[in-house]
Amino acid sequence: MANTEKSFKKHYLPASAADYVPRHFLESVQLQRLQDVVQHAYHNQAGGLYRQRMDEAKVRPDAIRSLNDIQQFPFMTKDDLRASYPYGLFAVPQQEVVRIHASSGTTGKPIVAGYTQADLDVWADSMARCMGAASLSSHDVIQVSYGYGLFTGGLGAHCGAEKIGAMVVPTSAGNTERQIMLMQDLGVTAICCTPSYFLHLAEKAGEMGVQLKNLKIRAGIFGAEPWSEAMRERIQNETWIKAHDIYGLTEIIGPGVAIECAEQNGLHILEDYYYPEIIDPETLQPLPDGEEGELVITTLAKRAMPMIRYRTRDITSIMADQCYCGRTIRRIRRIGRRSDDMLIIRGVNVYPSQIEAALLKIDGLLPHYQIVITRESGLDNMEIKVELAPELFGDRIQELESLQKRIAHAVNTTLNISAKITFAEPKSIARSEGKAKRVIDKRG
Ligand code: DLL
Repeated sequence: MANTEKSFKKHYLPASAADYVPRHFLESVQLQRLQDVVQHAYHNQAGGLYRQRMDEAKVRPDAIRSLNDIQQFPFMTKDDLRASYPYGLFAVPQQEVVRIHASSGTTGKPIVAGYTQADLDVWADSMARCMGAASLSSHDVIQVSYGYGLFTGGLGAHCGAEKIGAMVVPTSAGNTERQIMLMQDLGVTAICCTPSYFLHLAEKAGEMGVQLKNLKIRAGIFGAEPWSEAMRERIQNETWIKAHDIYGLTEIIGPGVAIECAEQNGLHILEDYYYPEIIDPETLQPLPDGEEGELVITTLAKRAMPMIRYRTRDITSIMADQCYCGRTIRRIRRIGRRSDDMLIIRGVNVYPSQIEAALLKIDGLLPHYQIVITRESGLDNMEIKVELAPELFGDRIQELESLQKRIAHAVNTTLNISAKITFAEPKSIARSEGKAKRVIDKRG
């Protein structure tokens, strides 16, 4: 990795023993938790969906005698969350749920995740362990520039940072100039945000005459979207911080499922809380360690919304060899792609089907559109080219402008993200014979 001139703290929070326990001990804990979570989901899930699935598959909740027995159990998917919207997958009485988060569903409605107080403790513990792995401790001043709110990034990072005793600067996302001012004035030593936002922030700082390499900031915890080794090199070389990749998803808990340690070679998955499997996304058969496939996760310690064999759609592989850092929990390779069509734009999950649903709410629009995504100064931009029906094409400029505004509004209310709307002439968007090529992603 790029060698920077800042010294990274070598001794940090005594990370949780759970990261270092002998494998046989870890596996016995996993087994007990697995048995428990399967019983819990079977007997307590409000909508009874998982019970129904298990009954159909003819597996009993007491069928788990070894970890491999999980392979007999049915999968859960994002569609299950949609079908059970909003509370059908909850497995505790509603008065025990103390927090809700949400993320994009595949259509207009979001998917909702619920947490008991114990779940929030598990989450804060997960994030605290991740921060420990990234060499952060109570000596740090951590700026949390992930969005706060329904998105899990902000509050997830916040609670983990508090748990390690760091000083938290909860800026949330946006207002970049002010973020840079605070970073300077408050002596921020670490930042949590999407990698693309950090690049934008670094560039903005440059424009303001601030060199991040001259500030106290020395570490970044970047995730919520795919990013590459080349991007890491660029971030580290330009800003002299150590950039750690962090992974997570709302359905499972939020950020804090896996993180890179100082070795920056794969993300340690917190296996005592999140049990990983890799499957072939076509055949759904389990794949051995080292082989690339879809990551499937079972939550081992979540009460409000236990997830069993949840298909994340994220493509990775498990690295079975032990990391030089000494952690015994295994690593997954960084996630570069998904097995579905979900896009991540400025850290927001977007399905083309959501855009289509928003467009079709407007009278007279045809479902011929194309989404073009570009990246400028580290920030993603989305343009939606909408083909006009011949009868609309001749309309006056004012009418077209008002249509443009209505589309932009519809997209914004559905996705919570702004898009530039442009019009294309009738029949100008290429018709395809197979799958329509809806998305042109120029981010490279
Ligand atoms: O993005 C949680 C999160 C917040 C993770 C902050 C890390 C940091 P969702 O909005 O539900 O949750 O989106 C989850 O984002 O299935 C992946 O496809 C993608 N994703 C998350 N982290 C990474 C990463 C949060 N480090 C979806 N690399 C996941 C690649 C990532 N993709």
